[in-house]
Amino acid sequence: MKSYIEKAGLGKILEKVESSERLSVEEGLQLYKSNDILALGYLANIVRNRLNGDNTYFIYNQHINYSNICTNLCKFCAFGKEKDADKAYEMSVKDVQTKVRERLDEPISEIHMVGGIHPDLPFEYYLEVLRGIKEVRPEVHIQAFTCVEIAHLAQISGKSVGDTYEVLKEAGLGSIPGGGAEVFATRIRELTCADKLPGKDWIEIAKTAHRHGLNTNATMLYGHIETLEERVEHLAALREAQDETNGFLAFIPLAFHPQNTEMANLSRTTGMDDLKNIAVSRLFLDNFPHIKAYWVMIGPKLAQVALSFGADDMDGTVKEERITHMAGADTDQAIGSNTLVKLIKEAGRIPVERDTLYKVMQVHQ
Ligand code: V47
Repeated sequence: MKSYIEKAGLGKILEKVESSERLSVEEGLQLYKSNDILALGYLANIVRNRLNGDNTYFIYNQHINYSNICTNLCKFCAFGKEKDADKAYEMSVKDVQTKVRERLDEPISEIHMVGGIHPDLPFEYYLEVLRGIKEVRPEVHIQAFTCVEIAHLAQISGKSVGDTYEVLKEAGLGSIPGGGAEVFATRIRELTCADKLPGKDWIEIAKTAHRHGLNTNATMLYGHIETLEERVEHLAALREAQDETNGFLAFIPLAFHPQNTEMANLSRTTGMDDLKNIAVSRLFLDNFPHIKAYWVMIGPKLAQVALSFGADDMDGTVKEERITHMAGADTDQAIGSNTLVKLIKEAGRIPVERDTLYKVMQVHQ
């Protein structure tokens, strides 16, 4: 294999990967520029196996999107709507509780909840939603509110970001999902989401979460107008932040879905680019414990293949995914845990059901 990797021009990177040496920005770029997907997969698999062995994690989770009303209206998003738009909705605390109650017979350990940047819901609403979920399902872990929503909540509550986290924690918040990161580069934010929290602020809010004992995830929305340099810059910023606070659990590359968005002229990502983003992130983010292949966005079949290209996590059962489906995703809105177990086993890996913080719930031998 060594000579194969050398022929692909990646011999020096192989040496570094084998000796657990950090890759430079230039090497990150070189990986993105390579079209030798087998070489990239071989390299990423070394890191994946070193960090996680054959373990492949998944979670029994439920997604709830409390409202799609949003003042940001990003060009890549088909989910966010203006308040008086036809398809705008907002759930009451009771509506959210009903969603949770509907699935009490399933062994759900996490509720993943995000929404738009709502113009007038008061801070108390968010606290009530958290408390309301806990009332119906006291033991569930609530992973909610992206860093973008947290910035908004701090603003409407008149508190510092740190104090906002403390109040949210007391109401039941357990950790922060990785959304809203998009691509940190100012050029991309100006062209696609000018009203959104700037990239450097997203990172600051994630680091503040870590300092307040809350783990977070991180994402990158790829496959639209970003350059390879901007992708590496994004990964480098995350790696640097993780060096400081070590609070990120997983990185999830998000494949852009153009349908029903203002960028509908663009085409969907290819399988090669999906695998490449998994492999390069696994290689570059040497301090991130987990890389997720999010089956909702790349499909269960490619997510299964991604388990040999650096990914060690398939996210979870999900149920009722809306953000990607509004943008034309052709995957199901949920997947059975049996299907996840089968996909993982047939990839030659060990399915490990986890909780949000990666505590092992059950190993499916
Ligand atoms: O924040 C928006 C992105 C995110 C589109 O933390 C789009 O474990 C593709 O963050 N095409 C929501 N992506 C999803 C998300 C996520 C998913 C699964 C697990 C975790 C985690 C986080 O999706 C948004 C935005 O960055 N997004 N529109 C679109 N058209």
